[in-house]
Amino acid sequence: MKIELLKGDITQINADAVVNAANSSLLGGGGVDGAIHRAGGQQILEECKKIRNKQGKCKTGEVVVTTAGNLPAKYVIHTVGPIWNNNEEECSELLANCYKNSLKLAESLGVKTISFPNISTGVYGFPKEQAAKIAVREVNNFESEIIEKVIFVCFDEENEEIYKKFLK
Ligand code: AR6
Repeated sequence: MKIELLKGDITQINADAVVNAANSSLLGGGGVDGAIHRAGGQQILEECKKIRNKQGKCKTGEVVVTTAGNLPAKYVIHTVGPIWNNNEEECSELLANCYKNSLKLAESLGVKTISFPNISTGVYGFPKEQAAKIAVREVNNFESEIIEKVIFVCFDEENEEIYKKFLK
């Protein structure tokens, strides 16, 4: 699997699947979640509501998939990152699950390219260095015959510098 690092808005980047840093309600929010729902359009929220009605909330570390609406992608994989709470071990495991479960689901959908935001490093307050280390480790550990490229999309310069360091 090839790894690419890009700086910018994840809603503008072509990929078969784009991962959303959602919350457990699945009904949208701010940050990257807000940007994805705004750019992707109403269809994404409609599908999220259907999923909510069927299975209830999405647990931390778990994933669900919807259409990508107007985004340059086929799917949005919504995952719920952990809210940082100083229980480093538990938070790290849950964040790792976000990456693992997103990759597994993407693979089952036949996704060749997938883009990830820096899950949990915004409102959810996960320390950026630790989050990047986990993201890179999980992607490197994931062996896939189907997924060809993983794109880490950093919105802020700090995350971009951290990822550059870990991807060297
Ligand atoms: N493209 C790529 N990355 C972005 C974009 C964008 N358009 N906008 C922000 N980021 P956050 P979280 C980066 O707060 O910490 C929402 O309200 C941002 O710089 O979006 O997982 C949800 O509904 C940061 O590095 O997600 C949840 O309630 C990263 O995306 C809650 O926030 C994640 O920041 C989830 O918090």
